[in-house]
Amino acid sequence: MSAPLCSFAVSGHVFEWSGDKDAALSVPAANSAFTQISCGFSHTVALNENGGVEAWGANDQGQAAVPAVYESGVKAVAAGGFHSLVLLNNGLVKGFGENADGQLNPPKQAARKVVAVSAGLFHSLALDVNHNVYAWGYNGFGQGTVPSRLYQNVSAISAGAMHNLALTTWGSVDAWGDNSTGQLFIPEEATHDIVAIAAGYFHNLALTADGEVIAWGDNSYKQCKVPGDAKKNVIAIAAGEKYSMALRSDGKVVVWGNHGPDKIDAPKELEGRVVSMSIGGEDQIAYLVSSTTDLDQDGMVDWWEMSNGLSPDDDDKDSDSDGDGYTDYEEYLADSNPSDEFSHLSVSAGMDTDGQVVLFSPASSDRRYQLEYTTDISSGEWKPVPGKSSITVSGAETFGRIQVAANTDGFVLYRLRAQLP
Ligand SMILES: [Ca+2]
Ligand SMILES: [Ca+2]
Ligand SMILES: [Ca+2]
Ligand SMILES: [Ca+2]
Repeated sequence: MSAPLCSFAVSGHVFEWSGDKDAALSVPAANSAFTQISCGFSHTVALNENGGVEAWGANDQGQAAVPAVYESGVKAVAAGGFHSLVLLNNGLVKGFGENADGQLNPPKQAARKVVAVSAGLFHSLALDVNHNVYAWGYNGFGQGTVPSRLYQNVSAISAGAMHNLALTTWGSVDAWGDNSTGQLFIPEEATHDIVAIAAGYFHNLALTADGEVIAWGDNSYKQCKVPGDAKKNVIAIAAGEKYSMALRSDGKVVVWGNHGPDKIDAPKELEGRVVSMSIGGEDQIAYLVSSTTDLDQDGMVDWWEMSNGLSPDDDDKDSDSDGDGYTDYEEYLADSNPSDEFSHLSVSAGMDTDGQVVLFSPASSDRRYQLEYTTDISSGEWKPVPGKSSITVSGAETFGRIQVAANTDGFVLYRLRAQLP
């Protein structure tokens, strides 16, 4: 529900939990590298490295049906209850999903020069380059009416379910809208030296310059009971319906709230690898895990190891987990599946109707290959196939198809080499 509070230079891959605490949700685009994630009530919107929007989860209002026009040119996203907001590179605000309360229709003056967006259950917020806040959509609690005291005074925004938070340019928290659980009663500690804010559904978090998390509002899930290890060294915060979270400078993620049997703890294997996180409705938590972190220094980036059932804490590069003759590290280089003996780097040949040799290589993502050939294997001389010295295979295809002219002089052997990612 919160706007991006900190910007991270690194991108990451999404690991998401929902409902069943033991099962990471299958994120459809797990292999894309993302720079931002935002959880709505039961859907997730993410911004990929190419400035394109991807979404998954509930789609009953079209909140996860990303229009093709947002495949690029986007600089921020925000997931609301049942709608999604898109901030374009040119500063315009767009959206998709539910629009029953006009949450997708920003006022004219809010549709330009916007630098941040945030979405509530049925309303939307934008912050412009002149530090002005705009709100639109459902206004049953006054959440759609921005107080005049905030004129040109806001540096960050965060929408709750039915209320909003603003961080003023002088470091205090302001709030308006629903006050049914005391969301608007700003504690004294949150009136100065605040560097980040996160509105949960009915509670709030603020981060002090000293790295301490302050919480107030609804505490029915103990989401305001800040644990000791979130009282110092915190660098980022997130709040949802039942949970609160803090990311510490030592890489530890602290989760509190929903103390019932469904409680989701911070997954141990993500420690030291999380770059940001977002919380939605109920038990939905998404983590953005670094694209580049390799804590066990085995040459395989840890998100890839976790996605493929390998241990990110043991140097297992020389293992051959599935016994297919390729080490886990070789499978990493090829982006084949190290837990599937039928998945490994290979090249197979066929002949197409006009007599050309067609080579097939396995599907993978973000990998480049070099295709080489030899007519005399005893010489050990391999030459790049002209025009095929660097082949990028897209993960969307089942097979990369590489067409080469048939050599009628004799046998030709081809080999495919994965290039370092
Ligand atoms: Ca590793
Ligand atoms: Ca490892
Ligand atoms: Ca293997
Ligand atoms: Ca394999």
